[in-house]
Amino acid sequence: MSITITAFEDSPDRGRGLARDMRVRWALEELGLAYDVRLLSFEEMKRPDYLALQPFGQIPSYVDDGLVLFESGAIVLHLAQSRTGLLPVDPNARARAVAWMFAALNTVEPPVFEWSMATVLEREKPWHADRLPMLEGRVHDRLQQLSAWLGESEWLEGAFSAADLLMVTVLSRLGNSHLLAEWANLTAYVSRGVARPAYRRAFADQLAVFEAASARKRS
Ligand code: GTB
Repeated sequence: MSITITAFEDSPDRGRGLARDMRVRWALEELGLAYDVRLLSFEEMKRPDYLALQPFGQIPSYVDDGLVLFESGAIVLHLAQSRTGLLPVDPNARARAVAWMFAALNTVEPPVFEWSMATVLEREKPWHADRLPMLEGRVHDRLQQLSAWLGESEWLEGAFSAADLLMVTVLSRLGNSHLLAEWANLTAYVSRGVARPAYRRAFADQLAVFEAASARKRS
């Protein structure tokens, strides 16, 4: 059995661990699973052979022993359900953790993503200054609610789980922004997540890919 995931050969995030292969790499590292990474150019991602794996021509995809999966959340959920260590064993506790996985991707990520895209891609638009407060307000409201839930807890639902893994990758996108800094418990939560050895290994691996691409361009 051999797992292969896909990732950018030259990530536009410049190795900051913001592309969505990061959460899959992290889950694989948490579970101690060996895996290969197939690196793709933007052009390769749109070819028919890759669209057969990932219908939208995006990274990541996941292949393991005849199973082909796409959507980073579905891949992390599959890994967490098929191995032990990333979801509680008790069915009710497991259902709660899965609810938080959906919350990370469905409720928290959309406003965070909108805000981050606006800050990167829309800075020069004449309406940027008018739109930004609205986007920041949406992120603020979600973080306020998340902060209230987390309180002084270490993780969202008891022990560290796939829900924390996804939520930390979503919040990481806020970087050092004032939006995250306002919430001391969320800042500490993200720091706890990214300090995990499995995260550090996954981060180093994706950074090495970016650095190799940069070196190739220089040579
Ligand atoms: N819902 C899908 C999933 O979770 O798997 C979304 C996958 C996705 O958006 N993949 C992006 C992609 O392949 C890369 S991660 N884009 C190429 C394309 O659509 O043609 C998103 C991303 C891109 C760039 C940065 N960045 O520069 O900081 C961060 C995150």
